[in-house]
Amino acid sequence: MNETRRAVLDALADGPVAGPALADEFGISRAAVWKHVEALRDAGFEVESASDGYALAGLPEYGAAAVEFGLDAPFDVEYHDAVASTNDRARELASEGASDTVVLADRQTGGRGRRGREWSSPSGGVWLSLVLRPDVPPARVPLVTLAAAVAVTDAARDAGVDAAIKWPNDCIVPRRDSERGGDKLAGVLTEMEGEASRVSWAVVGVGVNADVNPDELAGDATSVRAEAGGVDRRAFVQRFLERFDELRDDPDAILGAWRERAATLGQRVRVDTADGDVVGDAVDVTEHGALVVETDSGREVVHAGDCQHLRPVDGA
Ligand code: BT5
Repeated sequence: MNETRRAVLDALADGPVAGPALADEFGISRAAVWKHVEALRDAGFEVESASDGYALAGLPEYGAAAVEFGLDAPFDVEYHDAVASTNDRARELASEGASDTVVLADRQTGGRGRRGREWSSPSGGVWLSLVLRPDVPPARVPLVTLAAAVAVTDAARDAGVDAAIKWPNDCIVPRRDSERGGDKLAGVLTEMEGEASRVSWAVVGVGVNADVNPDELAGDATSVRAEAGGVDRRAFVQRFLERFDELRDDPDAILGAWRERAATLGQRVRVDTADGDVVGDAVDVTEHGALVVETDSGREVVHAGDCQHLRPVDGA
């Protein structure tokens, strides 16, 4: 949304405000004011016009304008009803020079997980990708992914879900009887381009089963709707973006926040890695996002893999 339209919208939210007063305030014609009002209505904002002027009476439920309105974080949003993968679109935008942009979709037709796996993305989920240009070497990018996992967990908790992080970057609802540690609520897929010393861009894709039925999803999945009854996707995305923005401004806090929310630490785990299974007690995570596992033959630092929670370490 352009700056004047955003400013008009803010004025309407504080309204009622008369058309001529808006025209004066922004140094535009009355016809231009009217055009902005009509465009806002087209975007789903309910604008009442009464004798004392225009006033905002309702917000669109979801979409770019809905998420940008009242958002306390510096992101532009691009919305699609349907897209193959928000990560693919975000990569395109990144290569064109975009930064701090969010690609958001109601539905993905080719959603991707890690290692080329499919990610079910029916209508009603929160499927989004952040285009970022962090001024760091590639080795620091995992911290950005950890921050996304923390932010999505906090947004889920605010929405009333008993969410926790499962290494590497899943958000789950822990269940004692589940082999995988619990049912998956959200996943993160980070992709980047850069040189050894500096990242050119990073795309952080986040998929959250928000207002969807878990029966429509692959794997042991759950959703915000199933756990908490309902979800306001606009509020969810705003909370996620604001929390993520807070964390990237305070990188020293990320690892501690991740540990505090981690269901994996303190579990006996089996991690399926490219070099075989690693079985032991999960004791920590490093700033590179690696899991530290205490095995019978010593400490191992596992950088990538799929993790199963076998049981709590103390057997409790
Ligand atoms: C992930 O992969 O968890 C990363 C998922 C990232 C998805 C987002 S959506 C926005 C952005 N655009 C994209 O195209 N992707 C990102 P992974 O850990 O590999 O988990 C994939 C596995 O989870 C699959 O093999 C299924 O078993 C299971 N799965 C698929 N869809 C699911 C869903 N919606 N909820 C829970 N589990 C799912």
